[in-house]
Amino acid sequence: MNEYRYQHCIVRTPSHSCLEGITTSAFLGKVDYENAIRQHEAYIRALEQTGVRVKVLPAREEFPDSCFVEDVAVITPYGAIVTNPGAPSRNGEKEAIIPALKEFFPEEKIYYLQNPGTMDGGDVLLIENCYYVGISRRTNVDGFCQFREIVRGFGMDAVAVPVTDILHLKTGVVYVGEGRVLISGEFIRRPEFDGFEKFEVPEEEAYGANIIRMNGKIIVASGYPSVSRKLREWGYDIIETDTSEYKKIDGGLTCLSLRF
Ligand code: CIR
Repeated sequence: MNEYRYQHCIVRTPSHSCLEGITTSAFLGKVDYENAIRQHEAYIRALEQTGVRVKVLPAREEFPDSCFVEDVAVITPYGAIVTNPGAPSRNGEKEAIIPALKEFFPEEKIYYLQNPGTMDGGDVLLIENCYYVGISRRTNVDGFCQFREIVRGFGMDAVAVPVTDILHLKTGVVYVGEGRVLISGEFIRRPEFDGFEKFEVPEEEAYGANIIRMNGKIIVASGYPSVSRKLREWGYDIIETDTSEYKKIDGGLTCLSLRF
């Protein structure tokens, strides 16, 4: 089977207010804004190296976490699903993404999750034809059921996975391709991932589990040597980029873009 060919990414420039982004990692210190901007530019170049065009949306100061565009929409091969972000300070970000989605999708291919359902895109992991959806502090069962109904309409499916210890499902498990996952913490023993070849990312490198596979290349966060080593051993072509400023506000590689 031919690999899906990604053509576009959407990112949003981080706002100065990102220093006030929601975090459980305050011990890592405050975001250095200048460095965050430099890392964001390098991230865009890393995306471009996979052959996609990147649309850069302007910063939105009123939303400190709005650079994490992955959470506000899930882009499927059949249309875009606007989520209903579960953190009150982030919920308004969904309105801000709609104009950008309309540049790529006709009205009838844009779907909307509704209250009381909530979802963050960081909880949504596509493996082949099935979405694994974390039921987390941000994504509830109602949001999952609405999402499943939409994707079943596309001939796809969705299964729920409990997330208790970390922010989002994709913080701890990501599909590499070829039946392989990078997996850490609470997901290592989850039966939903039993059938996959797993690389159990060591606790101290858990942040590095969140990678992007796109157009035959893998983008990894720099500074997680066991992840890079394993991916090279598996034969993948790796691009490293530093997202240490985003780690301070719980953001990883995938959160910073929508890819389709
Ligand atoms: C938040 O707590 O919502 C942001 N500070 C981080 C969001 C990270 N998004 C993701 O993992 N998809």
